[in-house]
Amino acid sequence: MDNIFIDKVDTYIVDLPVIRPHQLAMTTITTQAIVIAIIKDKSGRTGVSEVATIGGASYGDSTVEAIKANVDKYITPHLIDQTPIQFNKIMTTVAKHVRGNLFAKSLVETALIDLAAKQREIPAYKLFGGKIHDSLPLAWTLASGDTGQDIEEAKEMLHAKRHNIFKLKIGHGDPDANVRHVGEIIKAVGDESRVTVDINQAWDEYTALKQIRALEEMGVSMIEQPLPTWNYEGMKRLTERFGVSILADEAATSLHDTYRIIKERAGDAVALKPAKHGGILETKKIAGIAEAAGFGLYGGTMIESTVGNAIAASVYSTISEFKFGTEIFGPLLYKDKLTLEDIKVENFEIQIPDDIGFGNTLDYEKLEHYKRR
Ligand code: MUC
Ligand code: MG
Repeated sequence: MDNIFIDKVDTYIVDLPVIRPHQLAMTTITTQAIVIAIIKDKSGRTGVSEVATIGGASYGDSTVEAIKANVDKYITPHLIDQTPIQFNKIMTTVAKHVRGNLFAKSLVETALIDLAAKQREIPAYKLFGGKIHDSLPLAWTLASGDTGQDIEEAKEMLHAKRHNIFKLKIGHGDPDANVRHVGEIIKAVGDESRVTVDINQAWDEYTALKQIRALEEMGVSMIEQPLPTWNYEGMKRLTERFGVSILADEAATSLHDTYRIIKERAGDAVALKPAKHGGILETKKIAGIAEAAGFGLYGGTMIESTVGNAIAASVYSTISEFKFGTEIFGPLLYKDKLTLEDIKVENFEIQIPDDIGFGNTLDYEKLEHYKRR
């Protein structure tokens, strides 16, 4: 039994190229920076996890460099010689010694869960309630930066039965032009699909008031983070004024921040993402308070590669209802992968893996190739 204890924690920064530039309001992704953690027990078994970040420090305050440094120096000492199945207790100890650092905590907690599940030869979702869904609706983000190319892409996705929910990344450049872009895409594919937009905090309240009215008339079904994270009052006013759902993403990070959004009705839906909440246990708590308040849920992504995507799929499979579906399409945007397995999509839905742990077998040659030196 001694061999179940944790022996070693390794972290790697990895830069993975994407298939086309992915334009958000604050950055354009050409390579995505991720952190991989490998926790080894004394028998040599490994738990593997990932968190992804977008645009250095331009999207949020967790950068890959800070995540790696803080895991290595401040979190790893609390893991050595512990048993992974005690992940709840271990993460409570970590929380007492390390403030914030939600991405770093998520990275460590999910690697612990993967290892605990592998030690028991069970799928990880069995450790947090068991699976409710075998598959979940899967949105795709249209963000090439070109309206014509986005329409082509949407048509291909519909034809291949890959996606019929499209999230449009707007907020970059002129707001009137943003809204015209949405209108053209709805005209081209709106009859066969559902369209949402993500502004990634780029508008002020005055701009949002004007543009959301137009977006609502066009039939957009959800407006993601139109205002900066600090503007709770503005988000509340938009939620009261419009029928279309206003979703909090960057503003809904910790349990406490999300509680404030829910209490103040600064939105009527939240995007879940294990990385920004600090792991799976926190994600489940947030899903619980959102459900209690009648908030809609969205299965969000930080655009993880196959490792992190399977982790999100696993926890989302245990949550009863996603009013807006999920967007865990990350692996489909990457040119390559670090695992032997791949994402499976059938009939517009991601299939939840049933393999042991989170179902990821790390390809060490690929890790060696893409890791930052
Ligand atoms: C975000 O803000 O939601 C999710 C999908 C995508 O294209 O970007 C991410 C980040
Ligand atoms: Mg978002």
